[in-house]
Amino acid sequence: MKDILLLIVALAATVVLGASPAQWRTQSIYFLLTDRFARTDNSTTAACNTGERQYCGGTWQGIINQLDYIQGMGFTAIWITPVTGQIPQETGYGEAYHGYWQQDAYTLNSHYGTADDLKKLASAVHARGMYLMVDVVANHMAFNGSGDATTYSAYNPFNSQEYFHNLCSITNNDNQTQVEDCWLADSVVSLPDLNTTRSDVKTMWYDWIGSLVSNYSIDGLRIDTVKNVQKDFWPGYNKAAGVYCVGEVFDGDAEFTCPYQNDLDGVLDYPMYYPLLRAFESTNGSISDLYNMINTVKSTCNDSTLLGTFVENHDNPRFANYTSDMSLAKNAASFTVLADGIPIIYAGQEQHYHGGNDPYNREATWLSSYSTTSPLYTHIATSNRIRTHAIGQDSGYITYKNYPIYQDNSTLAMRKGYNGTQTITVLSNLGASGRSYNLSLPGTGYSANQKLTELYTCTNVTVDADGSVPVPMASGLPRVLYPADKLSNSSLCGHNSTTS
Ligand SMILES: *[C@@H]1O[C@H](CO)[C@@H](O)[C@H](O)[C@H]1NC(C)=O
Ligand SMILES: *[C@@H]1O[C@H](CO)[C@@H](O)[C@H](O)[C@H]1NC(C)=O
Ligand SMILES: *[C@@H]1O[C@H](CO)[C@@H](O)[C@H](O)[C@H]1NC(C)=O
Ligand SMILES: *[C@@H]1O[C@H](CO)[C@@H](O)[C@H](O)[C@H]1NC(C)=O
Ligand SMILES: *[C@@H]1O[C@H](CO)[C@@H](O)[C@H](O)[C@H]1NC(C)=O
Ligand SMILES: *[C@@H]1O[C@H](CO)[C@@H](O)[C@H](O)[C@H]1NC(C)=O
Ligand SMILES: *[C@@H]1O[C@H](CO)[C@@H](O)[C@H](O)[C@H]1NC(C)=O
Ligand SMILES: *[C@@H]1O[C@H](CO)[C@@H](O)[C@H](O)[C@H]1NC(C)=O
Ligand SMILES: *[C@@H]1O[C@H](CO)[C@@H](O)[C@H](O)[C@H]1NC(C)=O
Ligand SMILES: *[C@@H]1O[C@H](CO)[C@@H](O)[C@H](O)[C@H]1NC(C)=O
Ligand SMILES: *[C@@H]1O[C@H](CO)[C@@H](O)[C@H](O)[C@H]1NC(C)=O
Ligand SMILES: CC(=O)N[C@H]1CO[C@H](CO)[C@@H](O)[C@@H]1O
Repeated sequence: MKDILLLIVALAATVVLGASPAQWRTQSIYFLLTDRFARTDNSTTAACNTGERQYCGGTWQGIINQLDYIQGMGFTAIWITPVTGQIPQETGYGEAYHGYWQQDAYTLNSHYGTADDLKKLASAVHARGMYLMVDVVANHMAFNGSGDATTYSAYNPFNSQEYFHNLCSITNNDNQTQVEDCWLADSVVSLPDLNTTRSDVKTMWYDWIGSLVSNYSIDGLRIDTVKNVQKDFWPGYNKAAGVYCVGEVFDGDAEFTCPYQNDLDGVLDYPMYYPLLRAFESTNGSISDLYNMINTVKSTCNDSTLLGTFVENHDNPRFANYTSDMSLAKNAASFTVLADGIPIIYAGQEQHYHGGNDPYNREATWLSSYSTTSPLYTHIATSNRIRTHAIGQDSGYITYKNYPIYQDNSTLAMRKGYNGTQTITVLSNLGASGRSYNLSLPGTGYSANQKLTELYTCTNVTVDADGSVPVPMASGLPRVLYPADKLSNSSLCGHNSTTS
């Protein structure tokens, strides 16, 4: 009997619970740097000077302690930075607090906790019906110093120079051979580039990713530096992982970035990132570039609803580094959540953090005291609730391709969802001092005399006789319209949710 029980426990432990692309499509992701999000002691005062590039003390147990904060904003998944063993020393660029300087793929970064802590995080996330996404690196390992001095024996696996490309630096980002075969970083910290065309390297990585996903019950992966590895490496990796994979192809050209979606389930939507940022970073940004990119991404990427949509991450200046205008920040957040793709909000965005380039954009979230009343926290929470409700009303919402229906110099309106339950999102870059007026919006698909509710202000409007919608614009704030009689159980505008 005891043996049978042990067998059952052992079998249960090996069951892969990972989630498919279709399951991920409806999720909303909160992205955090483990070192910077939350500490085991729940401190909200522990100093974290981003400029010093040192470990600040965030842990996996700390994340567990703050899951209410994340879930309270409507997120259904977290993406955490890489978990593996790192360069242990202080380097000329500080410590490996971010997790992207891997040396031992088979150990965990002890600064974040133990294997049990990581498993507890997966369990705690799953107990809430949420998903765990983990960041992984396959392009390179890391070395403290100049590449020609690399100590290959320090690596696990890949403990010999034969697994690597010869040392050379990428001098021309348009030369794809260089991008794939040469090394990233420089002589202070070098990133020895794996020869991912070797069949033994492929096998070692595919075996590794399968066991990582299974050992820690991971539901999805964010993959670093995808464009630095040849395309034919990725389908096997994605298959071995057995879960949704979203790749970082750090390039704004849809013609370059979208084709990677033929090799991986999804990519981060860098093509949308740049026009999204430009449209809202000032009150004179280009709305038409964003309007056009919505159509370009839809027609160029295989499936825009499986991309990762974002306006902030740890590799670019935060949105508020460009403008302190809260209305503009709300518009950028609304687009992120309500356009196509899986929304990704970067920890600290909800607190209007304004750090510039790496390392200044990696502020400790705890220093905000995890305020759940900050303007962007509540705005993002409402936006996630709108999306969740729209998906619940019609499962076709999530695969309906976001359709831009109107633009003028300061306004973009878009429609997502089939007739009857479409969300109409109206964005503005007039900024907080923008005038109040009714925008007469055609092309929404709603019919004359229908009553719609604007979901951020809970104001009702009636569709005009000619089918145009009078959208009450003010202070450059975003607006979302939805049928007033389809809000039961939405937890929006005074309606209660059945689930919480
Ligand atoms: C931290 O917060 C968690 C969750 O609220 C709580 O269970 C735990 O006891 C706290 N730990 C400390 C050291 O205060
Ligand atoms: C790592 O690099 C730093 C900066 O160059 C140097 O001071 C330190 O000695 C190196 N550590 C080791 C163990 O090589
Ligand atoms: C691209 O880089 C490779 C490797 O450095 C080099 O051999 C090749 O000539 C370059 N191609 C072009 C078109 O510059
Ligand atoms: C990389 O691997 C390929 C395939 O095994 C091999 O032909 C090539 O010579 C290797 N490159 C280096 C620099 O070792
Ligand atoms: C997963 O666990 C197995 C069994 O303990 C171990 O052999 C393997 O190395 C682990 N994989 C990773 C990536 O930690
Ligand atoms: C756009 O606005 C920003 C500040 O909002 C200003 O610095 C910039 O000069 C403006 N650009 C143009 C082309 O008007
Ligand atoms: C942008 O970031 C840099 C570096 O963190 C900082 O010095 C600057 O003050 C920031 N600007 C704004 C407007 O937040
Ligand atoms: C829209 O912007 C263009 C180009 O900046 C300008 O010529 C035009 O007058 C603007 N239209 C309105 C209605 O402001
Ligand atoms: C949806 O609404 C649009 C705009 O009113 C209309 O042209 C279209 O025929 C409708 N489609 C369906 C399937 O009812
Ligand atoms: C908006 O319309 C709904 C549905 O008809 C109604 O229940 C609600 O009270 C209205 N809200 C306001 C502010 O008039
Ligand atoms: C929502 O729940 C609150 C508290 O349980 C209750 O007072 C209120 O009447 C409910 N509202 C609706 C519209 O059901
Ligand atoms: C090559 C490839 O990945 N094609 C996929 C494109 O997207 C459709 C669904 O949107 C998939 O069925 C294809 O497999």
